[in-house]
Amino acid sequence: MTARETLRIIGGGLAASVLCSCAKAPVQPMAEEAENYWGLPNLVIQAFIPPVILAGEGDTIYLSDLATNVGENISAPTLVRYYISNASPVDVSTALVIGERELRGLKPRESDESLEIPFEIPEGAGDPPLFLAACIDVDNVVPETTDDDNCTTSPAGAGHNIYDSGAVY
Ligand SMILES: [Ca+2]
Repeated sequence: MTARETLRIIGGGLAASVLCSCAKAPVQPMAEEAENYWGLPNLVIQAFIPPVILAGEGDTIYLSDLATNVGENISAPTLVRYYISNASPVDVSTALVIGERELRGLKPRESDESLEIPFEIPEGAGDPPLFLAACIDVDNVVPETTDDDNCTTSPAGAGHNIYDSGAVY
């Protein structure tokens, strides 16, 4: 074996090991993507149906909502929680929780629609008509520009509504 052939073998081994380490390099698309954003996310409920029902305790109702990130950064996954009360406007600090749904992480200006999830009206909800509300990220797991618009009952939240939800009887 000549010196040149020995070098070629060593060189080939180096090239192979470099290629191998390149192939194993960690891929972090989320980290690279996050660098393109600045500021904080801001989650809001843009639409929620129905706001009022004539059904009573034990009946099944179907809730739909449209959640949107109107902020400037990616939001972490969180929950949308639904409330029911026989008083209007719904006071979410005292109203019964009828259920909740998972909300995936959203990019800025991205929405997530949930259509007609069935929930049973719990005992203690009171006599119809019953009023409903939805709040996003109640447990505050997502740092946001503001939490003052996270409920359909928030005065600031109404400003994000894309349409007035009609009553469903
Ligand atoms: Ca918010």
